[in-house]
Order: sequence, then C-alpha cells, then structure tokens
Amino acid sequence: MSKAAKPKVAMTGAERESFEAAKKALAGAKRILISGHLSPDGDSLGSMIALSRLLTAAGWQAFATADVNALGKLKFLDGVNDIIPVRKLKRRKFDLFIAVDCAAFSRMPPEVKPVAEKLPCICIDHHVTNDGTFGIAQIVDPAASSAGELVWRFAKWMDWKLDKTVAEALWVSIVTDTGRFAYDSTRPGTMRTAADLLKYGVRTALINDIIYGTFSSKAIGLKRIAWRSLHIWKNRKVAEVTLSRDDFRAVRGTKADAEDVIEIPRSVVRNEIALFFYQIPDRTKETRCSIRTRGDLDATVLAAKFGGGGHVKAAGCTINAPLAKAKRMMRSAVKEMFKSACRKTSKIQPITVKAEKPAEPAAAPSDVSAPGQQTVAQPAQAAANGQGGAS
Ligand SMILES: [Mn+2]
Repeated sequence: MSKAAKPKVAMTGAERESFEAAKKALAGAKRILISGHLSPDGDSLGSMIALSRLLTAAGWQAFATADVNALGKLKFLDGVNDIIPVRKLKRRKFDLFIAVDCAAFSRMPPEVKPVAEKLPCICIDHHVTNDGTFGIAQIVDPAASSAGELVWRFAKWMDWKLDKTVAEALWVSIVTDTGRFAYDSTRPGTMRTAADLLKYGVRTALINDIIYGTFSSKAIGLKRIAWRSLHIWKNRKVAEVTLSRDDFRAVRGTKADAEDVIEIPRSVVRNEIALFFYQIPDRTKETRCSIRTRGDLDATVLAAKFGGGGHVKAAGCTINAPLAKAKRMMRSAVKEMFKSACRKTSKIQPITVKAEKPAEPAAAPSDVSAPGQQTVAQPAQAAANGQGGAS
C-alpha cells in the first residue's frame, strides 16, 4: 500500500492519522455494512452509495443500507438498487460497520442499531456536534462541506478508482449539503473535489433538474396551497406558510412532497425567520414546524422551546398543540426572540406544554434536512433541504 499511503490531497496530521486508523480497520474486514442517518438526505445517500461501490471495487463485500421508501427524488441515483432495505438486515452477517453523515449513533435508523452496535465502526462525518464517541476510526471534519467530500478525500488517499456512479453519488452529496455550492461551508477544497468528480462524466444539468428543477404534481399542488397560505409580518422579517392534514389529503401527498416548501417564506425579501407549519396525518393534536433563520438569529433557540433542535439556521420541532394554537405559541416565541437582547445562541428554558403524551423527540428529521450539516458552530447556511426525507 505504499502507493496508497501517498497523499493525493493536502492533509493535516490528524487527518492522516484518522485515515490510517480507518485503513487498519478495513484491513481486518471482509463484509462491511454502511449506513447514513435516519431518513437519508442527499449527503447520507450519496456517501453510502459511493463508499459501498468503492469498497466493492477494491475487493471488499460492502453493502449500504437505508429506508428505501424514504429516498424520494434521490431514487434516480445509480446504485440505489443495490441498497439493502433496513428491514432486511437481520439475517445478514457483517464484520465492520461504517457510519456516514451521522453525528451520533442515535441518529442511525432503528433497524440498523442492533446490527451495528455489535461491530467495530468507522465514522465518517462532518457535524460539529459529532461527539467522537463512536467508532474505532473517526474521519470527522466539521469544516468539510459534506460527508461526501470526506469520502472523496479518503478514496483518493486510498488510491481507489472512482467511476461515474461514484462520482454522481458524491456530486449529489456535495450539491445538496452546500445548497448547490451556495452555503458558507463551500470551501476551495469543496470545489476541487467537485472539479475532480466532473472528470467522470457527472450529469450535472440532469441531476439539478431532478433534485431542484422539477416537481411532481403532488409537490406542485402543495406548493400552490402553501403559497396561498403565505403570511408575512414583523415588517417582512417573519414569513410563514401552512399545510394542514386536509391540504396533504387534497393532493394525496406526504411531507416528502413538501421538502422545499420552507423556501417559500424564506424567499421573501428581508426575511429573517421562515416558518413552515404542517400536520402529520392522524396526529392533528400536534403540529410540526420547520424553522429557517438568517443573520444572527438562532433557529435552535426557537425549536428548543418546544423540545426540538437542529442547526443554527435550520431547525425544527413538534409543538404539542393543534395547528391554530401551535401557531399562536410559535408566534409569541418569535416575538419574544425579537424583543430579547439575546438574539444569538442562548439558553432559553423550554416552554412546558401540558402534553398528554410524551413529547416527540426533536423535530422530524426531515426538518433539518441535511442532517446536520450545518451545525451549531458553523456560520453556514441552513442545510440543504434533503430530498426524500429527512434529516
Ligand atoms: Mn451531511
């Protein structure tokens, strides 16, 4: 592996160490399981597809796993058909686990956890909140635009050969997690990675059309309804849209068809806080809310008031109240935020809602799309709106 040991990319000592540790873990493995976070977004999915294919080509038996029903638009990716559905994992045997784009073991799909926790683990991630507590090898760089960028760096260092499928998967990782190279997480190294991927024939315009440029009739129906619901206040600083259970029923759509609806309130000039209230069928006693902020406003402060969380500029929560009441509660939280001097990250006590049932854990994963990408300490923009789901 003398050849492989020669870095193809500029790297720090710490990165080299992490790469060496991962290489060592790989050397003892034959059958490898790879998973991203729950409700995989473009970065999770792209990273796992790329990695499984790279490892397979290099002689390992490598398998990516995901909830294949939650992939949404990302189903177009080559390599999706090789993914093992999470519910079929039980009967399989592995000797190494690789987590991609996962800040914590708890973010793993529930079906993956029991299988993964028995295995040695390599963690490839870029969340600031990654606590570094899982994995015998950790390729973790909070400055990286995406897990996909880290997979590319490791692949180059290992001297693995990329192909078009790998390149397109990694392209989707980077494009979705950087908001099409728009967020502050886009670094010179991100562009160099992207430039290399283009050499393999990535269909950039096609991918852009699929992910960002075209929408199903369900998605368009929901957008139409959401536009009609647009409510702007606080001198244009706050804008909100709403989709009720009946709205979803009217177009026979689901939350997956409303992935970028939050962009509607966000697109209002001078907007600082964008809110998207929506109901999940059969759970009309609660209201979900996606939050996006600009400037020094911290979305997690608002989300945390209702037991939710996320990133500084992209967060979400479940409010234990029906739609109208939930809106009133969130609006007063917003007003309070504008009034308070502590616009930046601050510790505000959660509002206690008289809940009849245990509070939902943090926001629907899909709320904070690119899970994590942009995390609390990063100035980067809100994570890209993950496709297919969440997180
Ligand atoms: Mn990511």
